[in-house]
Amino acid sequence: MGGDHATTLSRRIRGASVVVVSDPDAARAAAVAEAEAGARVIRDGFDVIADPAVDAVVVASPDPTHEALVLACLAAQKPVLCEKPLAPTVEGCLRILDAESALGRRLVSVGFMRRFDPGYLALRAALVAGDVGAPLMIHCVHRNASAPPTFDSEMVIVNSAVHEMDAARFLLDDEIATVQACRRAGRDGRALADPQFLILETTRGMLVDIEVFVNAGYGYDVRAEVVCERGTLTLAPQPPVRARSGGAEAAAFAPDWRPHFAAAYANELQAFVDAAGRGGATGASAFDGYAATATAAAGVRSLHHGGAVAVELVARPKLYRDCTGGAGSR
Ligand code: ISE
Repeated sequence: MGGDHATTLSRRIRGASVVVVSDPDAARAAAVAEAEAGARVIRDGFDVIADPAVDAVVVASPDPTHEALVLACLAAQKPVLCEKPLAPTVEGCLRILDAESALGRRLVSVGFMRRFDPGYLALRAALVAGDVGAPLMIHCVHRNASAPPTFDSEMVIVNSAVHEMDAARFLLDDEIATVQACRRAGRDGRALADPQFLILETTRGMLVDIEVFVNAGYGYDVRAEVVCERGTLTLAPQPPVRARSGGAEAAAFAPDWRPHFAAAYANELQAFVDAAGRGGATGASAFDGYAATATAAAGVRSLHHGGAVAVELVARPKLYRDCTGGAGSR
């Protein structure tokens, strides 16, 4: 993901150049830096943040490393786009909210790139226009071709379904009140609970169901249908082209989320660079990142113990009360 962001930043984004690349795998860092002319390699991520040539930072390291890197960016007062989840634990997200609130201005953008996807944006615009009435429920499908062997049952929620948790908040302009994970046991005796089926209810009583299947085998597939009072709104099916030949119809699915959401990532990075130039943030805020992680945590609790689990959110700190600018800011 980090390599992809570096490539998109240097080839497609106005107003930014990649000056430093960091990865624990030195050969990988060198290969990405070489592809992006002029970039240096610095081994330690914290040294990257401190480097005077670095104006803004993209964090795409493993989830448990996010918190410390984002806190270092805040301490250095540098805008940061942190891949989702903002932090895998609620406590980690709260520490980030505290640090950003103490600073008194938003510098953290969270990489919920679907907020910049043309399809999701059109869906939200149609909901706001209201021609089909108020939303009642969303049906979501989130399938990956395969997940790394390190992926566990909790990550299916915290790393994957967390996208739908944020998208639901974004589309419905409501907080999630409860989460119920309906699939508890692993399939065929395996430890990994996959696929999983989650049911969310918002504070205003809207329902969201999520099938998340990280080893679906056939390709990357994300779908959403919003059921409203007088009709439905559905994301256009992907891929857009279907071939008919030899008595069969075929469509080539993207192997993973990077090509599927390429436009979303480019739009997100452009918005981040523009906002960083103004010394601010864009898209999902640290509060949105916190709310998504808190929702995922409720899902994990339900996965282990069953039942609908309440999402307990702290009151929205002042800094996040009037996040209105930019695609996806609430
Ligand atoms: C991955 O980390 C992503 O962020 C992808 O967008 C998502 O589809 C996938 O399930 C996650 O594992």
